Amino acid sequence: KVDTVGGKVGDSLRANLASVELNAELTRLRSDMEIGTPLSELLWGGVSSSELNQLLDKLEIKALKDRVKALGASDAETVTTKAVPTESKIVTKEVSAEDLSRLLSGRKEPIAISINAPEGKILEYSVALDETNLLIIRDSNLGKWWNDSSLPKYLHGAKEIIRNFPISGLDFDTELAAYLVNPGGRNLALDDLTERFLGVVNAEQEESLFSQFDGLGAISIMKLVPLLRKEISEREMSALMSDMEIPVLVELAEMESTGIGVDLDKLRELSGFFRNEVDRETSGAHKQAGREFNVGSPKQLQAILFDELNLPKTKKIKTGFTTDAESLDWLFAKTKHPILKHLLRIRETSKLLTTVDGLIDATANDGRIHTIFQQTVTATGRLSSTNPNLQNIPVRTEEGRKIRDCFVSKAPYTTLLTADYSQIEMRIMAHLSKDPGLIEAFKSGEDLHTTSASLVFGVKPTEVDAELRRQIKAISYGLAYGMGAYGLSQSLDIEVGAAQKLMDEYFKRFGGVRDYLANVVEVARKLGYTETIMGRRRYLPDLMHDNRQRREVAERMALNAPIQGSAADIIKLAMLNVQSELVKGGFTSRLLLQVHDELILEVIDKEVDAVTELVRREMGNAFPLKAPLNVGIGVGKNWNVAAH
Ligand code: DCT
Ligand code: MG
Repeated sequence: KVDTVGGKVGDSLRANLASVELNAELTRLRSDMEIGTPLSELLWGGVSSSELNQLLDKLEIKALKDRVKALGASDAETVTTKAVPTESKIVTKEVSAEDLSRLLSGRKEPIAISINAPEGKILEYSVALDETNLLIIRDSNLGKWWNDSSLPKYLHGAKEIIRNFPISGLDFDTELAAYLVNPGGRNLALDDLTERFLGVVNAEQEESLFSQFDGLGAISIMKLVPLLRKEISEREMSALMSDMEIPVLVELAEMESTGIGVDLDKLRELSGFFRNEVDRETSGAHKQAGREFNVGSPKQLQAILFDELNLPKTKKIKTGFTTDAESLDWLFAKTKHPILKHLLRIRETSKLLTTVDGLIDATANDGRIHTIFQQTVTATGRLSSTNPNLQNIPVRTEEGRKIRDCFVSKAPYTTLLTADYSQIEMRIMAHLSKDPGLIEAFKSGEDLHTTSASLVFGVKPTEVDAELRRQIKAISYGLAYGMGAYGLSQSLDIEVGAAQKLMDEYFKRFGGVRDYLANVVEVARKLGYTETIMGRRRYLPDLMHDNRQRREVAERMALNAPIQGSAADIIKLAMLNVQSELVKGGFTSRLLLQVHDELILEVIDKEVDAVTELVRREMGNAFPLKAPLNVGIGVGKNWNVAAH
């Protein structure tokens, strides 16, 4: 047969006949194998949704879950491994708000509540009395029971509700609990927890305007609480949950609801100023380029800088050469080309403009900004805030600080008070490492960075200038963040060898720090988690990862988590203590914000001295560190003036 194939192809075929036959044999699908398992056992038997969901959660595969959901809906029931009371066992009753109030009056056993309140307006809600009895209330009013502190309440994501409807007796929050159990994880939505812990897929629980509110969330919460309580207690975080995180949640809700006053006219004026700057600098850049172009487009910028103006090339990136602020800075230092000055100024001012416009948008009708604190987001335990993000309000430049001028006290309040911890991370480092030199440096009352610099660089304290102080800060914090000699050389802009020498010198002075840092990673590897001074845990399974890069990232997290997390613990404790003392003393002044290591209060004139004293005391005594906490306090009409 092979002879019938002609031409070059035929020649080549005949020359390689052996490999052609071998390939044919290799690629043949054999149907005569002994497989040892009857075919009937290989039949598709449906999905074990609880096991699969646990696996997908563990692998952090979220997208597949929804697709599997659709697949498994019909088959799942037959093979679900966990015995879960199905929906049919739930007894649902619709009652009026009045009936509910009557029913709950005098009750001491906990209830779980799920509220349908898009945009802060209650449409309907449900109350689970236990794991099977569900009441649905189609009313926008809650009842007296909501403020009955002797009726324990379970919610999921309570802060969002109670910022509008202040509560008493909040006993447990399933979202907060799931976060504490694993602060590095995601998927804290009630549906996710329901799947993960109960193995139930609540088919279509998306609450759109069109779907009926079925209230089943309350049943899920009721069932989740004992499971999450157990997880938390096994991790020895019960006190952290009930004495810190829950009260913090309640306090944050109140602060969100209070908000901070802004001077809207001033903000608009600033916005106009920055817009002007951007416009002027943009025409300046166009003039230098000899034509108009979009200054915000990296692609067009590359064309102008590197093709048309023939400036030296910056670092190569996937899409050409980088035009980030740092490289424009470098390029300007090198070439002094005036277009770069315009471009850098545009970068600076358009960022400020965006911030200011964001603040204007976020200002509510009451002339205040009600930021949303995020309590369940960071892996370390620190708070953050959104809409607007107040950690982004610049503080380093004169123009940036003008934005802080717009945050003001409003009548009857006369004053903003800001109080922040100084060098809290290094104090925690001293406490955790018990390094005698570092503790002594704090106790001596001298400036820590000056003292360390004089020790490490071998100069007199009086010879430590701003530059040396900056360098020692980079070393101290760099080490706490797991930076090696290479990282340090980058941040100080010196040779790696010189950086290594500095590190050696540092560790010679502060050997306790070196031992602590080495130990913390090893302990974390053994236990699987790190711990803060209040027992807040961060689980780091990657410490055992085969991939070196993954492992090293986890190691840096292990170094940093106890320090950042303890700082979070301390500022939360301080916030709670300040608040309870304000209440106890019958003060009118109130807490507004917690940003980084800073608390911001709104104070009435005649309370300024007493509140200053109160805040200094409560923040200073929040936790007995071996290197005592240091609090800086300032007061003034606005956030900028109150800075210190
Ligand atoms: N920080 C850092 N790396 C640096 C400098 C600072 O990670 N090189 C972090 C940790 C502390 C925080 O920022 C606040 O910075 P500073 O106020 O500059 O630090 P400080 O220790 O409070 O020093 P100072 O006494 O100058 O305020
Ligand atoms: Mg500081």
